[in-house]
Amino acid sequence: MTTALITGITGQDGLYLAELLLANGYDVHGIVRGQNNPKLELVRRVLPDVTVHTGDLTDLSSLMRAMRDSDPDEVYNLGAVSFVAYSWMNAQVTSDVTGLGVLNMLEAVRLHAGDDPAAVRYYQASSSEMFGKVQQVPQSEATLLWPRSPYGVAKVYGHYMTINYRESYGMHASSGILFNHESPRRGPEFVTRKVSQAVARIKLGLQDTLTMGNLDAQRDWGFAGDYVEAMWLMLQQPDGDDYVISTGETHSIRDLLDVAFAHVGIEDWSGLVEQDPRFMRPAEVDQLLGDSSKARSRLGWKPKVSFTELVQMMVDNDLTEQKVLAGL
Ligand code: NDP
Ligand code: GDR
Repeated sequence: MTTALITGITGQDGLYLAELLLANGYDVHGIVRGQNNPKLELVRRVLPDVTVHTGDLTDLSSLMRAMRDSDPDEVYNLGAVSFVAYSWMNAQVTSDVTGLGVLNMLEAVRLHAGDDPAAVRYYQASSSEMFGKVQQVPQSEATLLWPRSPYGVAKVYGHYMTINYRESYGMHASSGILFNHESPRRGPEFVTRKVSQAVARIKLGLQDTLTMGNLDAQRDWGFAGDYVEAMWLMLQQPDGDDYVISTGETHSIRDLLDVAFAHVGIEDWSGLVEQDPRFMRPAEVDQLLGDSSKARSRLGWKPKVSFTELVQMMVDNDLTEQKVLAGL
């Protein structure tokens, strides 16, 4: 039986990836941080067959202990401070977790693997946020990195450290440069879920308006369930490598609002959406559009869920969830 260890198992991608690996017959282990993490209950409910280890990406010895106790064949490093807007207000903790945390995880893997560094395969959750200031559209593995947030800078560090460990020690280390991916499990602070929740609440008469930031930014949005398959496929290749994972379509926040409101029968949302400088960022990533042709040809991967299907899935989920919460 193949054994996998996942950091960030309480997050959106961790839950989907653990489900995929369990379905593939894996023995799945996950690292959960903190002495009383409220999301531990979610993991135990959704993933009763996962073995949980206590650890934190800022604490090397806790990662080494988790490596020793799980003895994995594959490690997926998904843990991070992942909210870009938060990273300006907490740049140091973002750097410690999202940046230096990668070094800690790579070291824990390398030390555990001993004489055969490629024996444990490693996945690093890199991000399209690393492209930052638009240099080239679409963005591929060869595009210059110019991050625009402390989060993006920390991800660039983790990305290059992963490449460096592959080149220095011969580790089987892969970096997935994933563009935005969403689902009903997305945290409510991210724009798609913020919109799907608000649209559901407005439709149900529980909320009057929605306050947003920059409506002109464009993102290449896919479905998280499709994207975790790409992570797994990367670790099934003979060698580690870097891959862009994206749909190849870009949409603005306005497009997102169009599709979400239209799904509940509201064609003109102009009177329902306000803008507030509070939600604007000190530096914006204006346009993300990925070229995932390398992953499509080498991994045989392609996304299955379209942008419209994704937004409608999220609005439907929030209509159900909000009705239950409001006792309707
Ligand atoms: P989430 O924000 O949903 O999950 C982040 C996870 O990291 C949580 O499980 C969180 O645990 C954990 N974490 C936070 N701090 C620490 C720490 N100090 N030590 C250990 N674990 C920690 O993110 P996603 O699931 O959306 O994303 C997964 C990864 O992919 C992240 O690295 C993200 O940056 C990256 N990524 C995401 C993209 C997306 O569009 N979703 C696109 C590209 C990259 P807790 O529950 O305790 O807070
Ligand atoms: P992003 O995702 O920063 O791309 O990072 P987010 O959903 O937060 O923002 C996307 C775009 O929407 C604009 N926006 C708003 N965003 C939020 N959160 N709230 C608002 O009210 C709002 N109004 C407009 C933003 O300015 C931005 O342009 C996500 C995270 O998952 C990262 O961890 C990951 O690495 C990248 O995607 C790829």
